[in-house]
Amino acid sequence: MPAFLSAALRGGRRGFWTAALFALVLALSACGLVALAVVDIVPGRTPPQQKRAVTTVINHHSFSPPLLRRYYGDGEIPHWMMSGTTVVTDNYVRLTGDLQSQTGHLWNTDPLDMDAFEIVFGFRVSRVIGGLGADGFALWVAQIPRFNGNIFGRAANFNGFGLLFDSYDNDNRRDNPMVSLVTNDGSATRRFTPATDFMGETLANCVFDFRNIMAPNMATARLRYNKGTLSLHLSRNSEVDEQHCFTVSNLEMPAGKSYLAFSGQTGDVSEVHDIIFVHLSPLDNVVYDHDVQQPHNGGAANGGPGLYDNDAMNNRRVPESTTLAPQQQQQDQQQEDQQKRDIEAQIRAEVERRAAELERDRLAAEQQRQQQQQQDIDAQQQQQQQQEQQQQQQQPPLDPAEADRQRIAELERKLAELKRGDQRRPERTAADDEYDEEYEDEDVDQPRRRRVRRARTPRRNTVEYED
Ligand SMILES: [Ca+2]
Ligand SMILES: [Ca+2]
Repeated sequence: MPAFLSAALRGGRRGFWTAALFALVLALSACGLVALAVVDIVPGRTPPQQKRAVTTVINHHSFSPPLLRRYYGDGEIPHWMMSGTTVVTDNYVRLTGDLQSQTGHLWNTDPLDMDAFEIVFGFRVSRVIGGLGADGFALWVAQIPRFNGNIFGRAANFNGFGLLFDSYDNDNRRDNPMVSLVTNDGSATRRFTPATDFMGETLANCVFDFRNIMAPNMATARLRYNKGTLSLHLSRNSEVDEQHCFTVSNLEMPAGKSYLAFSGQTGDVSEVHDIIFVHLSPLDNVVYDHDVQQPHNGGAANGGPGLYDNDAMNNRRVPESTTLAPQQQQQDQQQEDQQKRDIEAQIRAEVERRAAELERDRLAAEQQRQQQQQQDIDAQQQQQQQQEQQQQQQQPPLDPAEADRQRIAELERKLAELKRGDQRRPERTAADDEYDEEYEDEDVDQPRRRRVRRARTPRRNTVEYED
């Protein structure tokens, strides 16, 4: 027993409490040291992860430990920049330590101009003393970084999409840690609310406990993006047992240049946010249209203006037996691709030429048809005119006055005829219609006379007897 403890115990009641306090401090110190030792054991990368780092990843979008030994040992990673509380060690990039009100950023300086890729990254979120931590970190594929906002260190008016790893259950729904997808088109009116864990403001999410994973395992996320479709798989044991978190479609890449980035934040409650590696690879069976050298914006690390590492840009998955595609093979492939493009261009030109010819022929035929139609119409009209002219020549033109005279003469002639008819017809009188006739009467021996009226119609004459 230490001498001061013995003395304290000998000092009675006050001495007892003093000794207890010292013992407690000693115990806590020991626990803290143990905890620090535990938390600083960095999960190791698995053989597949190590192999991927040298075979398929695009170097200027990726990094792998040992960070300082592999690169320059000056606390920087080529193609990546850091700000805020971010620090780089040989084993990880630490966005925030386990301290209050930390904000750290890490972003890739080369634009991610691909529409199909896979990002796998390993990470660790934990506390020195264990237990709950806050607030979380995020991966971004978005336009030029605008930092220092409330979405784990990024402003809400981002243009692109982000994966939020939300540790702390602010709204007390017992659904954290949670992984969510958020998108924005740069709008300043969109709201993202940490106090409700962004409820109703995310495109997709899943509840997944990514915290406090013991070495040698680490948490990993596999984000696969292929021309609008994004899927996310998560694991707590270095990609061995991955769980599907979500798949979304119709998720466009942000217009313009977008960049891969990370940000992390702590508040009153804190935790460590470490990124252990980032592997960005092209997808198999996807044709990329950007396999050309692109101008570089320079930078001291690259010795001023130059070109991107095109071999890395064009890096593809290679057969198991080889580590890198031979230069000759790449050249042959390029020549073959060029020949294909030339042939395609020739075919396209031939098709266009033939289509133009056909169109020209069609237009000429149409024009000829219209001309023929017009000629037929003209001929018909001409023939009609000729007929009318002939008729006019056969019938001498009649003077209107002469025609009137002829009509009057004709009318007078008809009138005269009528008059002549009337003169020939004698005047009829009542006497003409009646006449006397004799008839035999059986009762009288002598003939008698009677008056007969002649019928106008030859039906039957009426007889009036007179006695
Ligand atoms: Ca939260
Ligand atoms: Ca919650």
